[in-house]
Formats: sequence, structure tokens, C-alpha cells
Amino acid sequence: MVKNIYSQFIDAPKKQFCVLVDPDKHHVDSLKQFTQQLSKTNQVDFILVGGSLLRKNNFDKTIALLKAETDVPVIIFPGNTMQISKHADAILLLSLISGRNAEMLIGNHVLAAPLIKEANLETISTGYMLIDGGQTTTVQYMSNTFPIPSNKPEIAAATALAGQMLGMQMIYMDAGSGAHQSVPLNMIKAVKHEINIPLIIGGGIKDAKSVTACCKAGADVIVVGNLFEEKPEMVRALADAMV
Ligand code: 1GP
Repeated sequence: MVKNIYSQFIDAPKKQFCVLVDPDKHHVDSLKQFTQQLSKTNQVDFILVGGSLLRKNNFDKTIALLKAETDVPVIIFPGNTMQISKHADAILLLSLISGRNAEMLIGNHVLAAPLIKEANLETISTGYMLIDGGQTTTVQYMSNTFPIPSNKPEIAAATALAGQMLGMQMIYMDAGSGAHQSVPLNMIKAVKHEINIPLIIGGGIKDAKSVTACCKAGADVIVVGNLFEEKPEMVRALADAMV
């Protein structure tokens, strides 16, 4: 197994911009077009693929299509144990450390580990933290966990630090797809101050100004998904806002 995706995050001379593809939300033709556009912009570092609830059985096909259409590395951002594909370059092995649901902390990983090994996927151990984004998100409901309140940066910082101490390779703070409010900047700052592994920020980012603000607060990686489902032409503007 080649371990090169994580080192791209660590060694990159700049911050990383990721586009999240939810396989349920794209039709084959529009996805092809979108992927070709991503390749052309040359500013997207990674494509993440996953969703908290997929109602179509096209996960594997979506990843295969992305791999066929672009050289941008494709990373699985799994919503559950069914989202594993040998076509991907890596998988974020998420442990939902902001919650207290044992299945999300370790149970699902036991089920998935043999399948991930068989698929020969690079695994990136990721402490996943759900942050209250002003409404109940699909991930919050499906994971049956309580998000960290948006006015408690100290809880977020201690949680991220615990994740790092447990050996996790990245921390992903997520307000949930389509969140009303993205992760608060003071919380990003507080977490960044505590850890020295890459910090991923996503959920509810809808404009270039927010991308820049999150980067300045300490995000190393930005993930945007929902916005591009409606406005794929905005990829360049948001990627350009990385600082
Ligand atoms: C969701 O962090 C990702 O898990 C991206 O969020 O879809 O709101 O951009 P959006």
C-alpha cells in the first residue's frame, strides 16, 4: 500500500482546498462535467466523497468515474461502513470524538477494518468533531451524537488535543453539510493553538470571505460541498480565497 496522500497534506507548501462530492446529489453527466471543470481549474487539491445518508447504490461507481475523469486524488469521507471502494486513493478513518456513541468511536471501525485492508486503501486516522451549526444536520441525526456547542471553544480544543494524543493524524471540525453557520473562527483559533496535526474545516462555507477567514484563523484544509451542488462555477473563486 502506497502511503502518499497523508504526506501530501503534511508536506504541501500551501493550505489544501477540497471539494466534497455527495454521490446522491450528482447525475453521471453533471458529475463528469463538474470533474472536468475541477481538473481545469487546477486549484483543487483533493476530492472527498461520502455522505451521511446515501439512497442510491452508486458509491463505487462515483469514485471510479472521478478517477477516470481527473488526476485529483480521491479520498473517501465515509458516512458509514458501506462507503468503501478500492478505486479511491485513501480513506479518512473517522472517529467521531465529539460524540459519545461507541459505534462511531470504534464499533464501525471494527466492521470496516478488514474491508479497508482488502481494498488496500491508505487510511488516515482522523478525529472528527461535529460543531453545532445552528440547526440539526443529517450527520448529527444519523450519528446519534450531540455536537459541541458553538460557544464552547475550550471543549473543542481539549477534544482535538485528546485526539492528537491518541495518535490521530488529522482533526476535522465539521458544522455539517449545509450548516447555517460554519465553525466559529474563535473555535478554529483555539483548536489550532492546541494541536500540531492538520486541521480540516468544513460545513456551511458558502463564500470566498469565509474561506479566507477560516484559513487566517488556523484551518490547514478547507472542505466545501453543498455550495458547488448549486453553483459549480464558484469553485475557482473559493479556491482562490485560500491564504
Ligand atoms: C460536510 O464539511 C462538509 O461534511 C462540507 O460541508 O457541504 O456545507 O460545504 P458543506
